[in-house]
Amino acid sequence: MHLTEAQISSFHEDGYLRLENVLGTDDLQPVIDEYSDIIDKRAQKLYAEGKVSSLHEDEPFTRRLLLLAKEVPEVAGNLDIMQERGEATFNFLKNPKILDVAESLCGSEIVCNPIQHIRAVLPHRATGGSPTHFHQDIGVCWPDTDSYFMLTVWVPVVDATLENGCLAVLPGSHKYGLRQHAYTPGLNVPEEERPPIKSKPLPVPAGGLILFHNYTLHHALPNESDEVRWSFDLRYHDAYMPSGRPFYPTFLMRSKFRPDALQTDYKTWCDRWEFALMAGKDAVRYRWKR
Ligand SMILES: O=C(O)CCC(=O)C(=O)O
Ligand SMILES: [Fe+2]
Repeated sequence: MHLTEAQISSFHEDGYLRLENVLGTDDLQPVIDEYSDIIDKRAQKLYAEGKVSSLHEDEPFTRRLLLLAKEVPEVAGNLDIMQERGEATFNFLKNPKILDVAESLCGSEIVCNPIQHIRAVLPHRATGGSPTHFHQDIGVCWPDTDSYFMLTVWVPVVDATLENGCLAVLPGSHKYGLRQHAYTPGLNVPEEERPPIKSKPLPVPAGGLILFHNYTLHHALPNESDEVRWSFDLRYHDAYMPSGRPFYPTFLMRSKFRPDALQTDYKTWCDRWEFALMAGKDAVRYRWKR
């Protein structure tokens, strides 16, 4: 779906837009199946090594990783898009429904940005970890992107609820410019740096999307449920713009003017990521002083 004029205005006014029923099971299930296999392989290995007491084979996608992680927390590590490099996940990055939405805000020359994640957010109580702090996505980019627009597409892979730690935004905060981020220990915009705007939680069922601007302040609620909150956060922008992480690869996913230059081949994507993760291992990511 392309956005309507009213939706585009609302996005520019509020710095975010919540959409429902954009994706269907056909879009999300291949990714769920791919990650279910990844978790199954990890479980089989840990079980064979005697490190977990059960395979938890009959548990649903929202539970199995949690039960394994209770015994071996590392099982939930290194699951990210560029680390696992699954083909269904790659296909998801160029999902035409997502690119249609992105086109409405980024124009016809759409690059998939390397700052992209799949997150398996475990219940807060299970890990003691803190939910994503207040930040702006511009705050995790190099300063060469400051004068450009980048779109974040946040995708719940399972329903994102108030209980399992949905995203929350400060509506209109994109109009306040770059805020100072600090390490606490994750990057955080401290309260005194935040504009006086009340944070708005954005529960959204699977199939929906939350779009937001690179200057919009946002954070996540704690996951107080007994399930894993699986979500993607993907970023798209115009092809002429720098990515904010020059040591990582970008991919032209849709182009009206240079269709010959599309970078939509799975094998090339894998190879470029594999190289970049090695070559960019020690690169400076953040502009903020520790
Ligand atoms: O999913 C989260 O917890 C954080 C997501 C986020 O910060 C983003 O999408 O930019
Ligand atoms: Fe973010």
